[in-house]
Amino acid sequence: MNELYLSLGTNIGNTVANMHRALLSLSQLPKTGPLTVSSGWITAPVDAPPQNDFLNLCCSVEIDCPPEIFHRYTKQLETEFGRVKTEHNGPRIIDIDLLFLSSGETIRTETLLIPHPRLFERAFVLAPLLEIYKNETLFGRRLDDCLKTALKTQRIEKLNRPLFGCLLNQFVNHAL
Ligand code: PH2
Ligand code: MG
Ligand code: MG
Repeated sequence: MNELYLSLGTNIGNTVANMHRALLSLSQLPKTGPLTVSSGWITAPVDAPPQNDFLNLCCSVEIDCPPEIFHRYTKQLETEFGRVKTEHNGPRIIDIDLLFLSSGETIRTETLLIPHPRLFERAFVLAPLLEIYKNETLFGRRLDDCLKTALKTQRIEKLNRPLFGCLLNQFVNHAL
């Protein structure tokens, strides 16, 4: 078993409903254990053209298949949500990114890079990740220091109301 950390983001339509549906779909994929989910965070777009703020969160999940296969599942999910690629880093109904594996394994294929090359620079990844990833360092870097640097230029705000109703509770472990 290998624990995989994911970053999810949405900024089109009913973002809470999109996130809810994405987590439910992820939890029902084959070879996939229960999810551990961070808080939701409202975040300003980073490295992107002007668009609405995002709802972002991170989750971790035990997978019992090669990460490349899980990645194919997540791409299918994005397509089922009706995601269409327009401009680079444009608005999206759902984005599911693979961040890293607890095993420390690295993957370099044409379509998949693990660890995610930009995870250490992005507050919308680091803040929710720090809620569910209990080690101080990742690949030798202190995540809290990375977050401090990212917060100098990036605006994020934690959602204080709970994101999910009781429906999800049978599938999802809340980290908080
Ligand atoms: N995703 C990006 C680029 N910029 N900014 C925020 N706030 N949230 C995202 O999920 C996001 C982004 C590329 O996937
Ligand atoms: Mg992304
Ligand atoms: Mg993506």
